[in-house]
Amino acid sequence: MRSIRNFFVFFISGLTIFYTSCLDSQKNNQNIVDNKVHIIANDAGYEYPDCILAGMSHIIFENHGSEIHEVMFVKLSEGMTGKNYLDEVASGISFPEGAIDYSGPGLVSSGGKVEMWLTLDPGNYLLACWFKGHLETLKPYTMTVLKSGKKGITPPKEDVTLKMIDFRFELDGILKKGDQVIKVETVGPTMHEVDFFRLHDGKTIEDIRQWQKQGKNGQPPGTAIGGILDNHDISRIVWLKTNFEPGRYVLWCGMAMVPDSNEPGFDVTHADAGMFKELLIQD
Ligand SMILES: [Cu+2]
Repeated sequence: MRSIRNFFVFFISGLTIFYTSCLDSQKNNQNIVDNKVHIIANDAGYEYPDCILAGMSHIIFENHGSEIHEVMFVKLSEGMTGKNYLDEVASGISFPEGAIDYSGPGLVSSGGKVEMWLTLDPGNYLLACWFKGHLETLKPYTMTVLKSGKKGITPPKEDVTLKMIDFRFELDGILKKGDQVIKVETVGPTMHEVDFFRLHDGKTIEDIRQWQKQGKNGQPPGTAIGGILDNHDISRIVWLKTNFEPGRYVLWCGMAMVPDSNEPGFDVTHADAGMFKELLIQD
């Protein structure tokens, strides 16, 4: 949801201290979560492990808050603090130089739960939610990913493959009701993301568009059941598991056409270029 300047981002400035304590934990074989990572969002922030091991990670993301939340993993460059990153974003730069987007679970409505499999490399990460701004009220957070020498967890076999292409979605296979595993590939050539909304009765794609354009205020016209946030390295493949009740769904790429919010055209998104798709999940 990087098209909107409203955001909340968690950060700490004491990354060095943090990293050292992680290394100490590693030496003592304590407090290190391997590759299965629970992250809980609530309206006050995230609950999550401080240190995890690098490799293919299985992320279980639950939204215990009252609002929609997401969690993007942003790998910070050497010496970059969460505050540095945040300051650049606040100045209008959506992609601070040196920081690398590593995807993460996209928008999830209150009470929702999704699972994701993605590779995390060693480094310090900021956990960021680009949905509407709670910045002032939230506790800052980062997470350290430690070298492990292991591959991590093997992702499950997918039910369908979703390809994100400039500027459309292509589904290889048919999504069915119940839990579905979606393998997501970015064909590009530019970065993309996808959010899945189950439309509420009587609502249409146009209602989704209006809600997005009007700052996502008020009740959304659909339930957000998860998504895939962007990867700087578009060759990275990510797996999403979420639950589909029968109904009408919209896939949406809300990325902005230009990366700087000070530039004209920042409010034009990939969805405006046609990157959305309606789906019917049969009973
Ligand atoms: Cu896109």
